[in-house]
Amino acid sequence: MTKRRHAEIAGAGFAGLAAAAALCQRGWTVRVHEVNPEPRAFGAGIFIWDNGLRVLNAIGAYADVRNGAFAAPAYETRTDGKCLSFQPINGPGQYRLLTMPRQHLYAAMLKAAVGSGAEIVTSSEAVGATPEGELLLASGARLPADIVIGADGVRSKVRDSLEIPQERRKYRDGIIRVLTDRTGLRGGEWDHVIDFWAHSPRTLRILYTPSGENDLYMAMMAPVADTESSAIPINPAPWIACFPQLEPALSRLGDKGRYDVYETTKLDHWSVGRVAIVGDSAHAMPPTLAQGAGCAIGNALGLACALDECDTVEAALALWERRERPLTDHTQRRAAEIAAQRILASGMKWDDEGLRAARHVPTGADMPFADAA
Ligand code: FAD
Ligand code: 3HM
Repeated sequence: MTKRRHAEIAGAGFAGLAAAAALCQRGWTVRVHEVNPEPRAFGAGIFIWDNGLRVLNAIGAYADVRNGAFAAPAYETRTDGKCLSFQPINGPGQYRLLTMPRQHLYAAMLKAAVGSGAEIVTSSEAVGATPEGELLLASGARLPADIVIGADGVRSKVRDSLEIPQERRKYRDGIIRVLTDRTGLRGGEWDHVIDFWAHSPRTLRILYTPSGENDLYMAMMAPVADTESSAIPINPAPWIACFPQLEPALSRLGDKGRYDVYETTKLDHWSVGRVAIVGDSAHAMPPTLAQGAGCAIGNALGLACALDECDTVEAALALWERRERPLTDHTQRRAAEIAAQRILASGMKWDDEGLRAARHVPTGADMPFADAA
């Protein structure tokens, strides 16, 4: 009997868990190292479009994600009080988009990874990797593997240790992410995802997102230069002045929320020797298309498929990047343009360019949905 192939993964985020589940399901042994003392999600809510839902279906997490996530009937853009776009979603023949607290998605993916046989090691910090296939830990351990995966996020130490040429950019806006409850904002239009923009008295935006029976996710965009509105704890006054209709939610945020400036990372190549860089560590993008995690988990599944198809790891990594990278590059480029030019303020989410990733059937994810009739 041939020995099972082994993967060491840095980072138990969405990319690391998707890779872990997909590899275990293809016969690999997998160990995932997470720097935090417990595996859990950071941030508030998340949007998962059809492409991401297909990946979750392929790794066996879809039923748990679907159960408790929110399927809004419409996605609107309202700028300066005017409705600029109204898109029915989640109906037959329409785009599918589920919204949920990040922890809801995370718990389902962790269950899929562990249930498939992955070992998760917490308080375990990766500090680098070697092209020959060793993961290097802060503890001094050097762990050999058939493949090492750097899924350690936008500030990836695994990536940086390999000195892959990279381009990084920051933008003029950032987002405060906050999760609160839906009290006083339920039913009718309050069940829609609504992208509220205001240009007066200042430029601010709230992407209002019901995210479950009780959860409300708000992505609150403020320019970096607007120190009053981007402050944490959230200063409700400028926000309520622009969006008085959201006062019930805005007045009860307390010290919740965190502000992240939009940023992009682009790598010259996604792998070196036996090390693959997956997810935000390879291709962080502004969240304007809500595709960062969708691309991350799609590329993680695509990597497991390529490793299954090829005789050598090197050939698999070349196939993987050739196959997956063009769509990710396109999505990242479009998300960055949208961020730089604030294109969403004119209701422009729904063009072919923006939805190319959402419409794509990811590699290894073409099976019917677990809840299909
Ligand atoms: P991460 O989620 O960052 O996970 C990395 C993991 O590695 C973490 O658990 C971290 O603790 C761990 N780690 C870090 N360093 C080390 C180390 N040295 N050793 C071991 N472990 C380590 N995407 C969507 O698809 N839909 C959305 O709606 C959406 N909204 C977003 C909103 C905002 C404001 C932002 C900033 C992003 C958004 N994204 C969205 C993008 C999405 O959050 C990311 O693309 C996704 O989290 C990437 O997953 P990842 O696993 O690559 O990285
Ligand atoms: C889900 C989501 N979509 C878009 C943005 C944005 O444009 O900043 C943020 C989000 O969390």
